[in-house]
Amino acid sequence: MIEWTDEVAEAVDAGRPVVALESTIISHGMPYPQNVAMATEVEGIIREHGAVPATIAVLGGVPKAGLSADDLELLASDPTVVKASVRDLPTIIARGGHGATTVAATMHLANLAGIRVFVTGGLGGVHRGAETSFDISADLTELSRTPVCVVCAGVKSILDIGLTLESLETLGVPVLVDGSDVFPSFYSRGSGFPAPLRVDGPDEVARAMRAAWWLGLTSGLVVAHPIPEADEIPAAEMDPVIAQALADLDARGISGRDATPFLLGRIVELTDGRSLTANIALVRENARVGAEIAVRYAALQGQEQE
Ligand code: PSU
Ligand code: MN
Repeated sequence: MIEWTDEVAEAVDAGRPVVALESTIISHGMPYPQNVAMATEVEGIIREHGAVPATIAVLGGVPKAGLSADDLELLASDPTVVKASVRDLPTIIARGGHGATTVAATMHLANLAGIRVFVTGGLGGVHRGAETSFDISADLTELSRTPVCVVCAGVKSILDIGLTLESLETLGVPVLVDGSDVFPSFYSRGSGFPAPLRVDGPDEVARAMRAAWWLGLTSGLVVAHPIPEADEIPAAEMDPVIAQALADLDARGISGRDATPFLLGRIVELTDGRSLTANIALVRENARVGAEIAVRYAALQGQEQE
């Protein structure tokens, strides 16, 4: 049922490195036209580092692994594209609609397509106030049951970072911080929370992936790679912006699936685009890191088969 591009299908079949990319970040995570420029550039970075990019989305009811330039343009600009988490996939497919896949839905489709590494910006998680709203992203559920390694820059402090880390622990999901002893918070290299587990470099990540699945863990892994120092926005600067965005969310009574896209858009407005520049920089960095992990993982799998 998945439609592969030839490039992605051949790479998966041959066991060559492939990196999945999500599409909610394009349709509902960044403004046009920076979103389509980012999506195109990131695919290039993955190729430069020796892997094949497979951006994932549902277009005209068809789940796709690997998209054309026209597909990316549509996702970036067509207002009929809906945010698609796992539970939305069946009806989008049944109706022949367009869906931009979240981390959860992208993981699910990447796994079906045989892709083990997935690059994004930030994960969903436990929202602040979840004790009354019950707003906990399905990204966490999917991480607990789908064997894909998700490379991100941590989670934004629009979420309750502590509760998100506790939930991931309960779900048995390894949370590896690459090259740092502190868990990163997307725009900032720190978060006030220590790294649950530390790794250094793509080879160690690839070995942890192999070990996790050899052990029979059914879960994915989170690899949190901090934003480069030069691109970081200090937490002290982001905190008031995030507080304002959360207050605006409350004032407008927005909740559920619209909460995260609203907050992301509001933060870009409140920082006059500075947050967008940081967001694009960290996705670029994650693309390089993810490609290197996919290359190392493919090499390890190749050695096993010799
Ligand atoms: N966090 C970000 N940028 C994003 C998202 C989250 O910093 O673009 C997107 C991802 O697609 C993620 C989704 O899977 O939002 C989570 O939405 P929700 O909180 O509704 O589960
Ligand atoms: Mn939610």
